[in-house]
Amino acid sequence: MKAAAVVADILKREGVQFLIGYPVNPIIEAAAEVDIRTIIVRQERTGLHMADAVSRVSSGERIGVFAMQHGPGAENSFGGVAQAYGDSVPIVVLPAGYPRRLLNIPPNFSSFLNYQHVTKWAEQVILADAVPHAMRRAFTQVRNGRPRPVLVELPADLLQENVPDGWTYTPAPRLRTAPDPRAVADVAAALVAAERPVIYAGQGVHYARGWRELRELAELLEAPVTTSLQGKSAFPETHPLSLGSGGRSIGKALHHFLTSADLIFGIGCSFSTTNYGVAMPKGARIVHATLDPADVNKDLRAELALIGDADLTLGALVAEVRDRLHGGPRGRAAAVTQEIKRLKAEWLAQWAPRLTSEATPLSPYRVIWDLLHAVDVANTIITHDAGSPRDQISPFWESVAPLTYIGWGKTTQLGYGLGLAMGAKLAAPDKLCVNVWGDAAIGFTGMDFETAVRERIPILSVLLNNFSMAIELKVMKVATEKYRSTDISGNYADFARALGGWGERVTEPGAIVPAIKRAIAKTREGTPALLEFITEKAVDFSIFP
Ligand SMILES: Cc1ncc(C[n+]2csc(CCOP(=O)(O)OP(=O)(O)O)c2C)c(N)n1
Ligand SMILES: [Mg+2]
Repeated sequence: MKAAAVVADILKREGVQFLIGYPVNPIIEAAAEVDIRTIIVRQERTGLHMADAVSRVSSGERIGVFAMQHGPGAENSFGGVAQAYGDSVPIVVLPAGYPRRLLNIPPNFSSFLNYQHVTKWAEQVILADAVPHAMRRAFTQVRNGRPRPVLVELPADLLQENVPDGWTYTPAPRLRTAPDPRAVADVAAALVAAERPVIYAGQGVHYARGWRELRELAELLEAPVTTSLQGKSAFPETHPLSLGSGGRSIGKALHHFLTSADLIFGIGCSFSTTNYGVAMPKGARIVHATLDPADVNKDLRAELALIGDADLTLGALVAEVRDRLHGGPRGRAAAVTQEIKRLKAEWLAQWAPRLTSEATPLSPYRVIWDLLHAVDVANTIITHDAGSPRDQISPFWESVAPLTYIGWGKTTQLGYGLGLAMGAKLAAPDKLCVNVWGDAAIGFTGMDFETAVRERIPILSVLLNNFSMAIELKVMKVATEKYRSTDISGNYADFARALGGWGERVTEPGAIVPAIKRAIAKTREGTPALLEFITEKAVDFSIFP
């Protein structure tokens, strides 16, 4: 069997249903031969984002795989892999390499060397009989420990060579680790002793599918819950104990409870310092539960820490906490939930003029608010983009079911959202999959709307067109005044139609919901839709200093 066919066979055994890629890489043809659906993008970056979403929305049960050619394909993929690394997403990246006689000779691009810092595992295979071993190592790494990209560089000539008969392959296991029981007892004691604890859930809860345990722990402790952007939807945001998600912009209840917390319990999170995550108050007492010891005491000092799978950790804590509480309710829930309710109502009242604005150009908040109320939220997977759309949507979108919001932001590449929505739709075809982006973001990956059309991936793309990089206005005042440097232009509804999709430009507040309904109907018929809302250059965010 040729090495390319061996790789395809192994992908099949690992449960891979889609190979997303861009030619030339013989693995693409070999995958089609074994009935793995091949999906060809318009540029590599979007394909990696699609693979990324396949992994995310399946909690890593199904690993997204991307293949590309040596040289330009591998060079052009860097952004997609770096984004997955930044946000800790487990994907398998399969670049072809230069033929072995040229493999490590300048200026030929070496994926093995260049991807070292954006993968957790990178290997260059130089012997055909090593292919199954390299694939086993890659899949074992990608399924276990901290989720992150892995890469196997397969030289183009090696892919055409035969792997000697007799090779075998067993799919890589997914193994879980549980925290030290003594440390669990200490953390449970600290949680029970705290007067105003706040639970901060990261995406580790999604990967471990620890949603039920998270809720149980919160309800036992009668403690409020927030999430990172990546962890958003791990806890129902309509639950009376929900503070909404943390990001650059947040709700008032979250700000209030976080700043007055006497203990913050992070579960499945990294506590990394980032502009796009809610900052922990200075001097806050932190208890940190994470899969990756490298995150403990990294950006923040942890008073106590637990290492292990989030589901096993939460399960162990629930048992310990229940023991300590002797079964009875603590009698705190009423006060906590009333305070949350009051602060949330105050905050929403303050934002109501923006969320229900009748102005034209449209308020982006009005578009988001109408979208939230027009879709079936529990059966929608939505993602933001970089720039203002992220900070406009994340505090106001109320996720009610796990894995229905793809949040990101350890690095924030404009244009990431489109591929995420497309990958989500591949993995969850019955869900409405939506990306909300600005007119700068579409400049990066917009051509791949054609991929959605051609590959029959009917997503809904919500474009907030304000003919500007509005978020940059205040830092580019002179350049804007002298050279109009933050202006951008385009008619994206026409663009969507030109690529074979459904496109509508919406300018009036009353037209928002009917347009959304028409677009959803189009997606149900199999046609991707792009709604272009003409919006003001909004610069107001729900930010607390
Ligand atoms: C690849 C990349 N380059 C640069 C940036 C920095 N950046 C963040 S948002 C933004 C402009 C956003 O404009 P737009 O998407 O139109 O949203 P708006 O603020 O106008 O609503 C820029 C340049 C980035 N996030 N990603
Ligand atoms: Mg804009």
